[in-house]
Amino acid sequence: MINLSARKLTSLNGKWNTIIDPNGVGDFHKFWEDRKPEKKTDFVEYSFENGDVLNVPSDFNTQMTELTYYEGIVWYKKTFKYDLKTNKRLFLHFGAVNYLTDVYFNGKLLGTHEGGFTPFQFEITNLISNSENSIVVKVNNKKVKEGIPSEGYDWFNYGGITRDVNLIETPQSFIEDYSIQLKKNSNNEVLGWVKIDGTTISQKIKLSIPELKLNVKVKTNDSGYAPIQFKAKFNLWSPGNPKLYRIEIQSGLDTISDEIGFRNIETNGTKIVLNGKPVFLKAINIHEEMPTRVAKAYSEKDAEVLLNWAKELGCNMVRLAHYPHNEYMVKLAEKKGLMIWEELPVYQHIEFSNEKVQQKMDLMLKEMIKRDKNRSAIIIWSLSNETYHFTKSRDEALIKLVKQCKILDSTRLTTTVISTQGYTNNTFDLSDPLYNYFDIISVNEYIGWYTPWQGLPKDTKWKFVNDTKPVIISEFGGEAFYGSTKQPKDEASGWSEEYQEQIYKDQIEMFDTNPNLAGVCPWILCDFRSQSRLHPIYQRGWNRKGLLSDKGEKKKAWYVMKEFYKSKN
Ligand code: GCB
Repeated sequence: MINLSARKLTSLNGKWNTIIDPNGVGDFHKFWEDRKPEKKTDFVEYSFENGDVLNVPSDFNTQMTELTYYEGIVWYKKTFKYDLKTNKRLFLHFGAVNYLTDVYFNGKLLGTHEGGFTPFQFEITNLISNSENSIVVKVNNKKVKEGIPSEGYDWFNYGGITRDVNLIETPQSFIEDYSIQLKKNSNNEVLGWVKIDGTTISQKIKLSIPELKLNVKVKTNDSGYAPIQFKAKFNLWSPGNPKLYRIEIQSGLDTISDEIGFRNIETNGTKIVLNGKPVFLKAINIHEEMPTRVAKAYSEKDAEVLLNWAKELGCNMVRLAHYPHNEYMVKLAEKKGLMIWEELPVYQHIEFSNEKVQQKMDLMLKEMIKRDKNRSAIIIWSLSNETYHFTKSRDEALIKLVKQCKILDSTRLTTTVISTQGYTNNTFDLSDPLYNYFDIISVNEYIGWYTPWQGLPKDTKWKFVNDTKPVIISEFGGEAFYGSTKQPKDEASGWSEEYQEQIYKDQIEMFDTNPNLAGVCPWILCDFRSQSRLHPIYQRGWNRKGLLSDKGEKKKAWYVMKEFYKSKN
């Protein structure tokens, strides 16, 4: 189901009872049965009562010191009462749980879900009882080789029930999903569909946009599906005009409303074109983390802070690195006039040759697009970041994935991010053949940090495998420890704000040398936690490439970037 905020919800957020299970004994004891000893000599070796209590939503690592670096199993339990009328249905919905989840309801396995950043749900209509009901969730955030992401990644592995949990009540037949967006290349024609789920799936549907005095009537077919097509004169969504319309969709028994924007995004040669006009993407990378709270971000309040910083920097786009963030981020960015780059966690060490991994990629793509396809702010689907190996299996898997992406959503642009381009004689060689299959060529490069400059930034040259597409520098930057000014500027491991500032100045000079450049995206908004950043003075578990420190303090490079974005108006 999509667009939860418009549905009849009962939040299950709050305190959950937990059992921390480092040895994985819960399956043996069947924790989901939640047995209680009946007599004194019943030795039940577990209990959810009197144990640790954790907040949901929230990562578990930052709630108890013992869990700081924990990667393993935690069992969660919540009980609730619910009076479900006979003509209604009930669903248990998780915004996201990281990483592998088994969900039990009243002692029975409802199902499992893999992947830490996309929503999932189970129907419990026929399982709910009038008395107390119990949900037991087994969460395992252990990194796995055949996972997405795989074993090695440069961000903190926050485990647990990290996003909202809700009960959703619906009528017997309800509007399960819909897609309402402008047709590719059109400024005034909507091409979409509505889907009904339930016993009466062939129903009359009315879609209205009150502000435009527009009503469209269709009927769903025997599969519950109805295409929708209509024309209207829209005030188009853009960063300068983040206009959203209230849309109402009505079926026989159900009504749902949404706030939807309309815009048209396409490429024209090396330009990215929004509503018919070329746009330069002034972006910033953001992780789903609140550095000031030193925890995973999960609320609208967190999103407000992060996105306000992006606005203050002068951005018109955010890259939600390196996985789909919570819906608050997406919806608020849309309201604030920030375009969005949304990404799958297909990151660095993925086992592309493994068929199961390919199936997971496919499923995550579907879950991401299902949730966010009506958000006009999203202009780019990024299907992978830094796929190291030029293997046939990588190419085949990602080509298949991008084709699937285009089938699911033909309206947005696609990209794959590469960081293994050549850089010799002060010349970038963007020759990865994978670029041929995507709309945008995205390059991560850390010249001045991981790789030294090989000439003057202003003399940089470029070679392309495909010079008919827009290029985005999707990451660049370097580390600086806030307040550190003492190191000499020419020292490679300077860690000083001046050193980082110089990297930004050089990069900005270099941008002009790329004739196809359509956008840039510094790495990254804030310093962020990473278990692989171990320098005892400057890092201590933090990647320091933020333009802001972990406390939100502005480093010198912030001002350089802000000035550059101002000049790009
Ligand atoms: C990259 C990755 C990003 C890392 C960054 C770094 O290329 O995409 O996830 O955090 O470099 O700091 O090395």
